[in-house]
Amino acid sequence: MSNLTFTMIKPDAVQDGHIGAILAKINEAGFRIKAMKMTKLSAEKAGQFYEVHKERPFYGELCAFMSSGHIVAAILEKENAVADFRTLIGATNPANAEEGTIRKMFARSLGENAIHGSDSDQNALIEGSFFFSALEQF
Ligand code: DAT
Ligand code: MG
Repeated sequence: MSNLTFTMIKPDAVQDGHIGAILAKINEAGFRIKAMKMTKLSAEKAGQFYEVHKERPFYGELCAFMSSGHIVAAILEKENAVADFRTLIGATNPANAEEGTIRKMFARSLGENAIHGSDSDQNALIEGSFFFSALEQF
């Protein structure tokens, strides 16, 4: 099993000034930052990243939102990284997220939900390499 996951702090949380608080929660939960950068996705790049959702009714809205502002992308390392990070961020809809989770604390809404976390080891590797070359991973 891989010990890596991939995350993005989404445009809502960057605009709302939550980068520092979210990184603190990630550190406190025991994740090591293996790669990190602030960047901005074009609509086309957002569309590629979320290609698996292309048939879903919210795909257009999702790609417009994810390309609307800066994001912070990172590869994180920890034992059981994918599952533990999903627990840390909470449910997709912040209204259903547990108290103390990143989405409960910082998300605006279902569509603008503060943070991404990979859903499998395989997708963590695919998503990490979408943003970072081997030379940018430490
Ligand atoms: P998650 O980000 O929890 O893995 P997902 O992969 O099902 O959730 O969806 C990707 C993103 O798309 C999600 O973080 C927010 C947005 N989204 C999901 N369902 C939505 C919906 N019903 N309406 C609007 N946006 C939605
Ligand atoms: Mg997902």
